[in-house]
Amino acid sequence: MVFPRAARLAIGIAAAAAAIGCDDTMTGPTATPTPSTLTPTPVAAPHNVTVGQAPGVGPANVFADSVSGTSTTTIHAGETVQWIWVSGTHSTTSGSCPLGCVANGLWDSGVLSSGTFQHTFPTTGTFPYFCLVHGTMMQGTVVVQ
Ligand SMILES: [Cu+2]
Repeated sequence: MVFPRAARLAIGIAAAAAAIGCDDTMTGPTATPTPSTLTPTPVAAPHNVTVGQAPGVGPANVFADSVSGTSTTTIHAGETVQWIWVSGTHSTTSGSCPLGCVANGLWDSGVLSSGTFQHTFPTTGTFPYFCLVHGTMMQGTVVVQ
């Protein structure tokens, strides 16, 4: 269905008028502050990645994304990855391992044996990481779309 040009124009004017009217009430001298209208942005649950592995479940020195089941985590810009230590002693350290692993300074949990670490990814891109203890044996990737 296609709106006639005049109808689309009318809709546009109505929307613009509504926006202007809203501005008037917000900035007018009699307007009262209404902080309750500032709806907080819903906070999405972090994307979990298991660090290490429960005994008997599989290889011990792995990063395992809770969705993909692999070491690759795919998220959208602005979202957060949470690494959860399950066993062993590991780190999540941004960087790659072309010739030995080199940290690039975007994030580094330090070496831990329990607890969690979170990092938020504001921009798109592909972000490799590794474990400081296990190096090339234990790598992961965060793909931010
Ligand atoms: Cu490790």
